[in-house]
Amino acid sequence: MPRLLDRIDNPADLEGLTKQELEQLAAEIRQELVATVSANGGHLASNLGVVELTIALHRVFDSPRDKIIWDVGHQSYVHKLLTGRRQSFASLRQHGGLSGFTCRTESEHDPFGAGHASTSISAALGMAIARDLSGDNYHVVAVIGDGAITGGMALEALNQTGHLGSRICVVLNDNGMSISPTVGGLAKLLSRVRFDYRYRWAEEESKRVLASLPLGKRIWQLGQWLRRGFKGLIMPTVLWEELGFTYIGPIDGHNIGELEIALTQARDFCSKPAFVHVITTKGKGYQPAEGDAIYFHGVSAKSTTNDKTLTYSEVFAQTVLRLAREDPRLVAITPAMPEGNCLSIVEAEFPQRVFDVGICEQHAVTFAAGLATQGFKPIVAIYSTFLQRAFDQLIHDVCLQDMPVVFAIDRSGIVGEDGKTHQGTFDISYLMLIPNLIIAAPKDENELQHLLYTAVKSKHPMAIRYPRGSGLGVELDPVLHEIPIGKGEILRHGGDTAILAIGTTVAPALEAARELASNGIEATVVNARFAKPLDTELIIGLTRDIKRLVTVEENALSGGFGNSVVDLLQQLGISDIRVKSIGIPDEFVEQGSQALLRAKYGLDAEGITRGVLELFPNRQCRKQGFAYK
Ligand SMILES: Cc1ncc(C[n+]2csc(CCOP(=O)(O)OP(=O)(O)O)c2C)c(N)n1
Repeated sequence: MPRLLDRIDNPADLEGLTKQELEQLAAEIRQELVATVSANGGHLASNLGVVELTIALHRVFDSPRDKIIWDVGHQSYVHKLLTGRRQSFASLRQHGGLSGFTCRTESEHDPFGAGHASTSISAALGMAIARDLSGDNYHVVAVIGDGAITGGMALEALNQTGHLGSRICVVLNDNGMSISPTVGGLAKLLSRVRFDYRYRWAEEESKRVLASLPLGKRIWQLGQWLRRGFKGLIMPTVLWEELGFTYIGPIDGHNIGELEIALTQARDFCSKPAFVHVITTKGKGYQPAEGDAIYFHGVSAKSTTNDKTLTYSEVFAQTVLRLAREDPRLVAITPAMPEGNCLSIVEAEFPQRVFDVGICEQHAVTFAAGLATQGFKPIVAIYSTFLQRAFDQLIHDVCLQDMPVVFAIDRSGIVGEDGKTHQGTFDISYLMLIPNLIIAAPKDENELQHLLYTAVKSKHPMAIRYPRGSGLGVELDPVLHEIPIGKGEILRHGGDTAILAIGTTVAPALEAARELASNGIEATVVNARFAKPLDTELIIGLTRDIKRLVTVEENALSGGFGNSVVDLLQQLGISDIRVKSIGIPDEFVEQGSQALLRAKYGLDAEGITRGVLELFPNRQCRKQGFAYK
């Protein structure tokens, strides 16, 4: 039977569909989501939860004239399917394919690109003000989850929206989950509404439960429900109304009819900001995802290998666990990523000393600074791309006051299919300019544990960057030791050239050196370990005899490790050295597998060999399969 979905080329095609047809369409969309995400990886549970909401939004609002802004953008797959991207949907998250987030260059139906959380209400308000100033009258809708709405920016934007009274519609997609369960006071308030809502809808079930209880227990239970139900009904309305919004809800987010009534109300009858509170179930309609929404929040593409090598994140968390057992003052902080960075294993043993602060990177950093003032040893585990949010907190609250806070920067360098918004290719550059901060990157997972130990012992702020994915599979030393700050190591000696590599690039640099040797070029390979402070002594020593130097880093060239080495040579007045720096040029890195992108930027063994050969213009490598020219 032909699918209804195949007839939807733009939102206008949704008009005139019957209730049954809409339900069939929702089921077909779910099948499409499961099939594509199983093959390509991506955010499954979040998208399954917004199928009906997306259909209703596109039936009530007139996109692209009306602006629908998806916060984070990870739940925009259904929106993509309904806005002319169905035929390219199989390319989701592939190199050159559809983005896994919203993207202005991809479609006129994506009025604002995203990837990082909590930006939608600010962007919506900006568009609404622009509309009003230019005398236009389209609608602006921000769709935000209960996780993202706890982010500082979202709260700042709500505050200003209420103040200005601008006509925007905020749709809260409330499923009780961020990636893990949403944390905080606001989350508790929302959960009361959900409880009340479910209570009302499950009245029959409640009566059955009550009937089964003895009289005393029955009265107590009824009291609990009434108290919570009353608060649940009054509190959220008051909160949003006091902020200046007209509150509509709570609405069953899987009932298209109900959703359409609420959204139409918000569209037609509210002259001031409207807040539509929609209750959804993450993973809806696909049992495995409904049952384990955390696992199915973001899934990887089906793997053909059975790689049991520990990931860097796992080694990080295991090391934190060891250190936490020894030191009661060690605490760990995560802005909403306890699963991704594996701190959940530490939390299981030390629930009092692991803090999920919500999607609040800025707060996470200053919260750590506060802990450090009282002699605690905070480790802030944060993805490279999200630490960008906390730049001022890093400078003003941590480094300026020389607080001994440890930054465990996960997903540094190239992250792969999440693409431009998530690549961790800037951290060395934006950290390099901050005084007092030590910046390190391990060559493998064993060195990661020693660097973490070193950082915890340090009296200064220290950042350790490590990549997404598996380690190299090396042995983990049973005893941890400190690594001298600012000291690199020479892994291989050769008199023709020196390759100074940092982090993930050390292993391919060694491979490149072996390849070069088989072609008559002997290379010294240095594991720099620290981007700051640099190992000045080692670099001066090298440049006495070696006049060709190559730096390699999985970071932007601008302001990165290589730049810093060149600066050092200049300051030392060493001018008889030819330097070639390999890294990311001045561009945003597209989506694609890590291997593909590393090859593209010359960060694999072949690329490094090619880079070295540029300093030896008359030489070529002969090995087959290595295309150096
Ligand atoms: C600034 C920032 N920090 C962390 C993340 C990682 N992240 C992606 S989605 C997500 C959870 C969002 O939860 P919610 O808004 O409730 O949406 P849901 O997936 O539950 O629909 C998180 C923490 C991010 N994208 N941006």
